[in-house]
Amino acid sequence: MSQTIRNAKMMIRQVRVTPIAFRDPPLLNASGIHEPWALRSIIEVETADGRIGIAETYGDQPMLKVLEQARTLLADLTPFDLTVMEERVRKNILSTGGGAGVQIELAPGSHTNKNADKVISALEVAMLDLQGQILGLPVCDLLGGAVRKAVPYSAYLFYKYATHVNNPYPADAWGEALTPTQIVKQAQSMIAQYGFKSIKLKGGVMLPAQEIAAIKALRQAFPTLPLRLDPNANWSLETSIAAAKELDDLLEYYEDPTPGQIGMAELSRHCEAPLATNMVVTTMEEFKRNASTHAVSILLSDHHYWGGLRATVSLARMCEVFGMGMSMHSNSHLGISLMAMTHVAAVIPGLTYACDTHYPWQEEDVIKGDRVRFEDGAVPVPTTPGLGVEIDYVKLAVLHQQYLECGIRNRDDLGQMRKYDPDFQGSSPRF
Ligand code: GKR
Ligand code: MG
Repeated sequence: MSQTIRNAKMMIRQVRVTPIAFRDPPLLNASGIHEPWALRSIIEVETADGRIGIAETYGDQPMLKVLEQARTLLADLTPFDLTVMEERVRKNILSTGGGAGVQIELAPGSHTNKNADKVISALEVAMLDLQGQILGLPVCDLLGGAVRKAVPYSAYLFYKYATHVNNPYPADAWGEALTPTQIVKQAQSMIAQYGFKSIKLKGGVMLPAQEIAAIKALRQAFPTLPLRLDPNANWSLETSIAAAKELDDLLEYYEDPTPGQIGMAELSRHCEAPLATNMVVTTMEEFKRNASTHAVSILLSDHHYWGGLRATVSLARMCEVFGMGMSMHSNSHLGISLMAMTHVAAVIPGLTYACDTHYPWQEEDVIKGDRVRFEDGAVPVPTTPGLGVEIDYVKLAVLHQQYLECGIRNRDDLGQMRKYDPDFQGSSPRF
């Protein structure tokens, strides 16, 4: 006779949310520049027998507010009650309003209209981690099983300054990158350390001609590696169409050069490189619209705001049905997010592009032992129970203390840029 494994010991007794801040280099983007501290939050879901499931998500003030509201919603549930958790979050967590001012599109995770999806994602990852620990299975097995042994990531290059304004701490080891030669040097160094086999350049920073020159220099230095350019909608339609003529043969995909789905749809009629986005398709409504506008053909998914790992698997099915490709978007993050991304990417057959990750830009982490290891540009899919990483509580305490002391409560790349250049215009498209 079969015996259920559900029992009182696995009832969820507590949810903890710890905001953290970690050092982040002066990376330039369409909105401005990264602040010296990036914010995240670490979620712990604890069962009656003391097991702890973990997740990592956004750490800005509005997100902390809704996470706080969600903390009591898991009362009388076990880690296996994902559907009820989801229903409770959708009923109790308001997804209203818009985004965070000028960065509304550049950082889709800051949209408050995605509150419920973001909270569900954080709780789901921690609950799946617990399920895996209880069953002795890695999270990817709970999602249907891995189709690959390692998940490839791309070398994510940024224009950057050597130091932050006012030097809040010693400069990072990457140095300045403002010219095509320096960008190639950054790529060489990142590829030497991590073994990446494709390259993404964050654009929308320099004049388009300079960014095209950087792509050409990368092509020359890495004749066979796929290249991507992401100006984060900072190019007008006209600029994007003109640039496409030079970039068509160089790019694996052309990511969000120009604002809005209508603009991207028009651009798609003038370029050959496929268009990809993490800006104009970030909700199911936008997905639906894209099916008729045919604006983009590659969706950059992100479990943190698409409603979790299972929702990302469903999204992948939708992409397949609509003949779209899928890749993965990232924001500044640590090892827990990287492992969640790796588990979900491992089970999606159609996720054939290398995923984005900011991980090489981070020096600190909250996980036990060494930072996550890359082999030949890929993260080996864990075979140990759950997510395959645990919290180091000494490191967590240090990063929480940094949060308390750093004074940053919401990401503000524009405000930070104005400390370097008070006249900096954040309006988009700038070029
Ligand atoms: O970290 O500056 C950054 C990126 O620009 C990030 O905010 C974007 O959301 O990486 C992202 C992207 O692909 O657009
Ligand atoms: Mg992007």
